[in-house]
Formats: sequence, structure tokens, C-alpha cells
Amino acid sequence: MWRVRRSAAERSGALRRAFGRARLALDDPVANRQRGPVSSSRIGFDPNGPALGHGVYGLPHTPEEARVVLIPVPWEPTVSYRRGAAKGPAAILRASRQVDLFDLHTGRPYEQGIAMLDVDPDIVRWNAEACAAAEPVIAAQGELSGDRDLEARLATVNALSRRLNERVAELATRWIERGKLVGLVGGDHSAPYGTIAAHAERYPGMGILHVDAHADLRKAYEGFTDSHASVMYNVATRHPRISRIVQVGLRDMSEDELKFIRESNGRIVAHVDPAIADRLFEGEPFHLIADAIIEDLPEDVYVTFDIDGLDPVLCPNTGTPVPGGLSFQQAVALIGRIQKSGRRIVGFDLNEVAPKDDHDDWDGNVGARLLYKLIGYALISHGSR
Ligand SMILES: [Mn+2]
Repeated sequence: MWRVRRSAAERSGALRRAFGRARLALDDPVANRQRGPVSSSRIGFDPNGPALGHGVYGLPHTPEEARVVLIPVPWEPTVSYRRGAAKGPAAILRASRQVDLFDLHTGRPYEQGIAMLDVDPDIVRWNAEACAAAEPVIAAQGELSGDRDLEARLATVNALSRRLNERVAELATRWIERGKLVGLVGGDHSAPYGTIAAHAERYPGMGILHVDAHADLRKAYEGFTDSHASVMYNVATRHPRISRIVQVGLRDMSEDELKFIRESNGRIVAHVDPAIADRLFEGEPFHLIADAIIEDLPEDVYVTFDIDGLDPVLCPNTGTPVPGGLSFQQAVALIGRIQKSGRRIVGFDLNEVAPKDDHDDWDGNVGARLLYKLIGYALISHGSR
């Protein structure tokens, strides 16, 4: 028998060593800059207490006061497999109140203020209209074969998608111009198109880290020009100032999408899930894989995170789950290493989070925690600690 019973003293020694290592992790310079006593008078509330406000993460900040402004976009008309992503912002908001404000990776992101805007009622209305119009088109799998009614419905969805994109871009631009760090909470993956466009305007030459099980490079899907499955195609073709798109976690894609990547001459780089898994199986440490991925990115990075890039045990109710994917720790390490490499996270979105129902909070819980890491690392990467 190789397991040896350890004495209590040895066990506590092991605990001390483990705790010492945790301390070391917190002793890194980034965490240090966030140290110092936090008094409730300085920030107006007790960060160790239960959530006080009705805001995201239980925080009391208004968008004007906050450094980070989150735009909720409950949108899912083109969802092809199962719905639920429109409930993502509410699920994340609900679950966020259970997240401890102090974060072991990023310290105290809450000190700078985080606020989620109220949902724009126009977006709710457009989503309902577009979902109703889309239903028969999805049922026909985009095979319209001259059917006037289906063609009219498709045109309605595409027009509403354009309105959504314009509205989201306006909202994002308005808050970016006020000096805020803007994040978007979807919704399906077409929801963040407008905020990606707004950031591309503000940060010419920026790159995108795109975490997803899918490439989302389809030239329209089921006839929908602004499908969740087309968002990166639209980003790539409509925004030449985006210097590079680096995709991670892909494990379900068409040959046309692969061809589109190959023909992009390196502007789109795909780190597919099977290749990452092979390297891990062969014993390559994840940090080297992560750094190789980040090497492909320019100085300014926008992160678009489809929750289905993670292992589906972390997002069981997302619209199009695929086995495989990143662990939570790997995803957090990847985001963290963007910041540690000296790059700047200029904006971000989290999409395709879908709760099972209005009471289930697992998908929302994972989403809220991942979003908090994105916020924390984005803030540190801006040097505004
Ligand atoms: Mn996606």
C-alpha cells in the first residue's frame, strides 16, 4: 500500500504549504496594487457583507458612477437548436449576487464600480417580433423555395437584426465615449455584433479572441444574414480594421468555414479543440498552449466569449452544446494571460448563457463568475487599479 496515513501535524504542514502557495499567488504585483484596507466608508458599502444593491453583483453603482458598464441584450431570433439565450442576462444578473466580491485572481474589481444597464424595451419587443417571424423559417431550415410568406418573414428578421445591431452599436459607443469599459451580456452570439463594431471603430487594429465550440463563420445561416452562426463572418468581412481573429475551442465546423479560415491568409487563426486536446494528452503544459494562442493577438484585444466554448458540464442548457471544450480554469488562465502578456482587454462579451428555467441557476452561476473574471482582468489590463 503506497498511501501513508499522515499525522495531524503533517497534515497541517501540508495545509500550510498549500496556503503558502495561495498566498504567493496573491502576492503577485497585480494583486499587490489592489491591496490596502478597504473601508466601507471609502466605497459606500461593505464588500464582505451580503449583497446590498439590486445591481449586478449586488453592487449599488449607477452606470454613470461605474467604470464598467454592461449592456444586457436578451436576443435569440436565429437560434437554431434550442432557445433560452434571451434569458441569459437575467440569469447572470440573478446569479451574480451570489458571487463574492473579492476575487482570488483579480482582487477587487468592484471597487471601480460595475453596473448593468436596464434592458432596452425596444430590444425586448424586437426580439419577440423577430422570434415569432423566424419560427416557420427555422422549421423549414431556410428552404424558402419561393414561398412568399416565408420570404417576407425572413426579410422581417433580417431587418430587425439590423436594427438590433445599430442600437447595440449606439449604446456601446455612447458608454465608450464616456470613458467606460463596456461589456455585453447576450443573448445569442449575434447579440454582440454591434458592440464589436463599436470597439473596432474606437480601437483600430484591435484583435479578437473568440472562444467558442463553433467558428460562426457561415455566410448567412438558414437565410438569416445576422445569424448567431454568422457573427464572425460578418465581423471579419465588414470590419477590415480588425487585424486578427483568434479562435479557440472550435470543435464543430463546416468545410466552408475551414476554407474561409484558410483563405484569410492568417487574419483568422483557429486553435481547434482537438489540436489543443492532443497537445495536452502529449503532456504539453497548458500555459505554453495559452501563450502560443495569445502570441497571435495584437496589443488591443476584444474578447467574445461563447459559453459553449467551455465543457458543456459548465453550460448544460446552452443552445448548441458540443462535448469537449475548455475547463473553467483553462478559460480563466487564457483570459488572465492576455493581461499578463501586457496586452489590453478593450472590451468583451459573454453570450449563449441559457438557464434551464427561471429557478435553475447553474448556467447563470458559471456565466456570472466567468464575467467577473473578464471584468477583473480587463480592468487590470487598463492599468486602472
Ligand atoms: Mn458562437
